[in-house]
Amino acid sequence: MVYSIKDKLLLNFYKSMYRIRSVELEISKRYSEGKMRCPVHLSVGQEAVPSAFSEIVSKNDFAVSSHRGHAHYLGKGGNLKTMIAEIYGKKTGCSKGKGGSMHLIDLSVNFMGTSAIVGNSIPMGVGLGLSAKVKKTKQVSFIFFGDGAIEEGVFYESINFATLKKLPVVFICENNFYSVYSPLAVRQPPGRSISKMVKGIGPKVLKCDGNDIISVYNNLKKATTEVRKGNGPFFLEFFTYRWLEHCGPNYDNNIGYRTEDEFRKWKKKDPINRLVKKFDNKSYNQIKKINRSVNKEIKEAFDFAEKSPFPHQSEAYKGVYA
Ligand SMILES: Cc1ncc(C[n+]2csc(CCOP(=O)(O)OP(=O)(O)O)c2C)c(N)n1
Ligand SMILES: [Mg+2]
Repeated sequence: MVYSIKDKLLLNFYKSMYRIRSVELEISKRYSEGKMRCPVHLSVGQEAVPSAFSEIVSKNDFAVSSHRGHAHYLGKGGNLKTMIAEIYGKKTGCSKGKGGSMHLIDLSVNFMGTSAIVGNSIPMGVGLGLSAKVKKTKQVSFIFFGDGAIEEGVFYESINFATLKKLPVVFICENNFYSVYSPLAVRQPPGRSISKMVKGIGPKVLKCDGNDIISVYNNLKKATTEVRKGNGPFFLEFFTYRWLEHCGPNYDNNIGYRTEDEFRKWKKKDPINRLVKKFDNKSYNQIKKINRSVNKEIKEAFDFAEKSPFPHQSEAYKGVYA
């Protein structure tokens, strides 16, 4: 099937994925300058899930994420300039320069935080779902985490409680098959399907190719619609792959924990190329236009971060949100 880029939804998918990838690659390119002093976990290759999410979530909904959270912050409508300033440790950063890449927050769009501790934001997201239910606000709480977080005890307590109380929570597992350098094969018994296992706890469950933005969108939409009706939580498993090293700006296929072959297989499933191939020929000018405007926006965000001041020592113990 050939799509026209005039389709607004597909246009938005492309723009969001291109924007996320370009921001991540720009961070990667500039990282060796030594001005970004925090660790960075980039999500190049994993752009489809946050971009489909951005077309479904409402501003009023909540979202939380993990150490690999830049894309989710942007998908929720977080401010790009203040995100880059945060990574540069500047006073104008979304966490006033005190958090860095793994502690992003933008309360103006209900992006409620990311955490360096694996699994840590899962109970936060459930608590936000509980607040929405108690206050009858119709908000949905979206929780992003990786396959590694399934191995934390808090995941089970949280999803059990959310299921029991029928909370408006969408659990989104981006299964990229690795926790740092450990593949699933050395962490979980052979043949286990994460979503099948989670189904036993009681939430409704869906899974699909997480590099096919149209499938991701359809599943996420179905889940969110059900959850918003008050029918209890959903667990979604999206299969995807990170292209760069676990933490840092480089490719790491040479260090022995994964093969170049595996990487190439996933690169063929590049979520951006897969979408672009579906567009008709007339769409290419429009794509170029989008690229130009995104590139400009990214340059401005880095300029803003570079020019911003560092926080003063006297601010060290002041609250970020006070
Ligand atoms: C409780 C805890 N244990 C271990 C770590 C070290 N650690 C940081 S990221 C990470 C991998 C998490 O893998 P996953 O949840 O699959 O996310 P991905 O990095 O693949 O996106 C680990 C083990 C940590 N930060 N917190
Ligand atoms: Mg993982």
